[in-house]
Amino acid sequence: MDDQAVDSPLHHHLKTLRAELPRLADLLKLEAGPELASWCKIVDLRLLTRFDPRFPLVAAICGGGSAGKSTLFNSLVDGRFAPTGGRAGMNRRVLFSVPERMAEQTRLIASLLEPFAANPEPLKNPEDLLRPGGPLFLKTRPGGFDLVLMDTPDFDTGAGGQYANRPSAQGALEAADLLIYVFTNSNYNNRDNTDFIARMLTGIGRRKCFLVYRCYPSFTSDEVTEHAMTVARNIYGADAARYVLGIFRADEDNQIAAGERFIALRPVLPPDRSFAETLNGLDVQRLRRELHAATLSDVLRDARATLARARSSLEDLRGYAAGLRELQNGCLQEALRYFPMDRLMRRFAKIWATSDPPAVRLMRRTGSLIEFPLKAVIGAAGWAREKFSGEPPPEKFSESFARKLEENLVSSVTTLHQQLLSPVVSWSAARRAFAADGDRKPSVGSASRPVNAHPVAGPAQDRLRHKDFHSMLQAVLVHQAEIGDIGGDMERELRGLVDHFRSRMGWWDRVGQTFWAFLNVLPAAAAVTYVLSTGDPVGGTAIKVKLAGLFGLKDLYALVAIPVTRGMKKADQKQLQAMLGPIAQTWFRHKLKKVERLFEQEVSGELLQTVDQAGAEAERAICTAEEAIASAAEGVVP
Ligand SMILES: Nc1nc2c(ncn2[C@@H]2O[C@H](COP(=O)(O)OP(=O)(O)O)[C@@H](O)[C@H]2O)c(=O)[nH]1
Ligand SMILES: [Mg+2]
Repeated sequence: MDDQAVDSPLHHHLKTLRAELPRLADLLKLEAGPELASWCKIVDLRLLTRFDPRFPLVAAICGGGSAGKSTLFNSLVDGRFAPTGGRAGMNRRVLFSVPERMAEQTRLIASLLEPFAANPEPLKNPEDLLRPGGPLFLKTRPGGFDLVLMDTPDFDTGAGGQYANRPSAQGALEAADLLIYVFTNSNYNNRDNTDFIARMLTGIGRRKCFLVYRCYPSFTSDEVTEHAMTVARNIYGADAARYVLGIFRADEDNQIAAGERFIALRPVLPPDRSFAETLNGLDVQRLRRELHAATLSDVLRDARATLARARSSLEDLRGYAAGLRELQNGCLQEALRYFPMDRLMRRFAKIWATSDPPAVRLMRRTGSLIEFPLKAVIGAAGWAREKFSGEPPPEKFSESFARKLEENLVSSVTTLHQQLLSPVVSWSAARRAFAADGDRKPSVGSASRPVNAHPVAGPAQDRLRHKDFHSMLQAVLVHQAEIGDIGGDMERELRGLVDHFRSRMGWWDRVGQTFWAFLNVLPAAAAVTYVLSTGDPVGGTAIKVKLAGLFGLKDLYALVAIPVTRGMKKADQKQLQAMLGPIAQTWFRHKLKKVERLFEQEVSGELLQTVDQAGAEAERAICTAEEAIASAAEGVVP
């Protein structure tokens, strides 16, 4: 090969594009199958391998069954290589002739063969052409035409409604720089044939043709021209004349059928130049350049279209990924809907008390510090029966919390699992299901619209579908006690919070006293609480604690239902909120993370990862392809 041509930037960009587009289609599972495969072949065959100026023209002889293609091939290469006659469709493979001068260049031959995914195999026995298989080649004699000639199987013969030879005929047509279309009086107006050729020829880089009419000797030149132009118009449309390199006639002759003579092509248009003269007179370089430019611009057009589809698919994928996150966050939120504020407060109060200076501890015991403003309110509400910290939590609360946690874990895992397997993921539907299930109020706030599962997720969904749901659920539930517990890590953080509060308020001032009062009263009062996504707390009977920023859940609040708030002063409410906020935050930060890890490990992780990874890779491939298209487009010479 011409190394300079192959090292050209255009060649490089095309190669990049050729690699990235199929990768993208595969990554995003674009339904681009046959078109993209054909695009790739065209890039390989008619661009990448044709950067060498020494590469000869490639002409494909094609036409309907028994039109005389093989006979013409033999005539042009001057030998009896291709079997002729017999039943239509009998030639199953492509046979091509290679001019002597390039026969030693196995790389050129190999590149010709690339679209057939076959190794170069010389023709040994004409019988081999009657069996399906890859193309075969032969060397032409010195002095023959300087072009690669292909004899193609009939594309119009079929078995059982299938055109058996079309794939191999298509390979040859895709590889061709020009076409020699052979037709007879009986099939010249057959739209089926010309439509197939038209699709092959005009899709990308419209190629020119020679028309060969096997007709009766009695036909006049005008008749021949008229029929030939009908064929040309059927293939190329209105401006067909631009694409016809020449019209030739091959008069019916029984000596040909008898194998006694070769076909003699007679010029019809232009009327006075033989086929050999016409062929040799072609400005190959110019034809190649024009074809190259046209092909390149079509190839880039199609690449842009594929890329646009990839972009929109990536957008869908992102939407799906966001939908999955929203769903999972929602399920996490539902799983942790109730939390043991009472226990949390009790622990916090204990830590607070143990960090009291000795003098304060003494005063507490004597009762002189218990002059808190809530006393009356709480007393009136009948809530302060319980003694101060140190009492075990009421059994019914911790029991009911454990039961609720389990229920919520089960319904969250179930819903998450169902939605992950669904062709449409919808947090709003899942949310309604949660609300309908049991005694719950629906979580408020807006949910995004349902999104379709992206095909990228298919295999991961299948694997999830085949996993045993019950064991997945059990794998989550074995951690239930841990989830409901205040672990060592959280304990440390609560200690940190105590220090923080102490540093912000002197424990001697009134704020400090109020704070202490809250600590003692709340564990008894703040029993089971709700978490809502947004919204108004239930009148004045609950303290609303903002939890925003946790796992992307915007406007998330913990509602701590405390009856005493009804009669509480504004300032005290504020104080209470300032204390409860960080404590509840600590709980949720730990628990959301823990349960999220658990859900991902047991249920959702693979799917989420697949989707994220495909998205990131597709993004990179799209960027690379975009750059390659832009750079290659600069190489499109008008
Ligand atoms: N009478 C006559 N028969 C021809 C002519 N050209 C080809 N044939 C015959 O038509 C039949 C089909 O030809 P073939 O080259 O095998 O057609 P293919 O299927 O298009 O390859 C064979 O029997 C040929 O001998 C011709 O000019 N005159
Ligand atoms: Mg044939």
